[in-house]
Amino acid sequence: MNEKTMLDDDHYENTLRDENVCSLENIVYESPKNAMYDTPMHYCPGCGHGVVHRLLAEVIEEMDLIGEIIGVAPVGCSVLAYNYLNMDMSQAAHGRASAVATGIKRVLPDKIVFSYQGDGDLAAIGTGETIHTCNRGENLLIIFINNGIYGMTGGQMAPTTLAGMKSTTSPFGRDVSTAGEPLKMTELVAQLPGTAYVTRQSVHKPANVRKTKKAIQKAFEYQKAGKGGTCFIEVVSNCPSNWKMTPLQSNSWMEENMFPYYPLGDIKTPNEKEG
Ligand SMILES: Cc1ncc(C[n+]2csc(CCOP(=O)(O)OP(=O)(O)O)c2C)c(N)n1
Ligand code: SF4
Ligand SMILES: [Mg+2]
Repeated sequence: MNEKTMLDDDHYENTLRDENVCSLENIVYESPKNAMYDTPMHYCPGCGHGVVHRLLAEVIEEMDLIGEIIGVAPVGCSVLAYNYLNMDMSQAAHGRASAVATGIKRVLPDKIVFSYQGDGDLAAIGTGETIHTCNRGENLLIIFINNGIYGMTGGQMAPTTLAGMKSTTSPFGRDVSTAGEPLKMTELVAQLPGTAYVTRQSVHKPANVRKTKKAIQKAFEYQKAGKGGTCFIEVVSNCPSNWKMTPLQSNSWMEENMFPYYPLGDIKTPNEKEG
């Protein structure tokens, strides 16, 4: 039975016509109007990057930070972040985003500064920059999109690739006897005295999207208040294209395989740091 025949015709005609449904008072969701350009995204269908961009834009708009904020884009699929986020953005060489963000924040301490980086960028090529930025306690936010793979370059193994997980450079699965165990960057930086707020979230379900948005909000509030250190938000994400799955399959796979190794939740808050 199709939807229309489940309703009587008058009801359908009078209430569910496009002009009734698509009217201003029925709007349930709008894209951020100012912090985001109205342009098609290049991300693959179902990719978490686009959701995190939107959340960033929503928070920045709601906190009235446009004009006060500077972002640093990485190398990787999100290299074009500045094509979507309508705010001051800089581009860093592979892995160097937190070092560039450090320079910006030190020269312009009144600005709110964030870097946005993938796992290949942050946890392989930029491991040194990431650890030292966090150890120095730079007052900025690092957003870390962990999809367990080098997405942009065709799905090579990253430090975060799970044990046994196949990639183009580990076609039989990651062998931990030669590649080591997957690197938990977030637990690692949480141990450093310079970090103030460290959390791991996801954006694969509405409740998780809301939690990630809250985490971004908190991190900007802490930075504004000078809560004494670097904020670090990992978002465990998916790469349907290189995982060779549909978006839905990739979300289930992520829940079953990524979350047990990369558990979601706060790892460190400013209160714990003070206490
Ligand atoms: C120094 C250096 N090494 C390697 C590359 C090639 N490269 C560009 S993007 C990328 C992978 C990025 O993966 P990740 O950071 O996980 O981002 P994703 O695409 O998965 O979001 C690599 C290896 C580069 N541009 N510069
Ligand atoms: S290749 Fe992967 S990380 Fe890159 S846009 Fe596509 S799904 Fe997202
Ligand atoms: Mg990646």
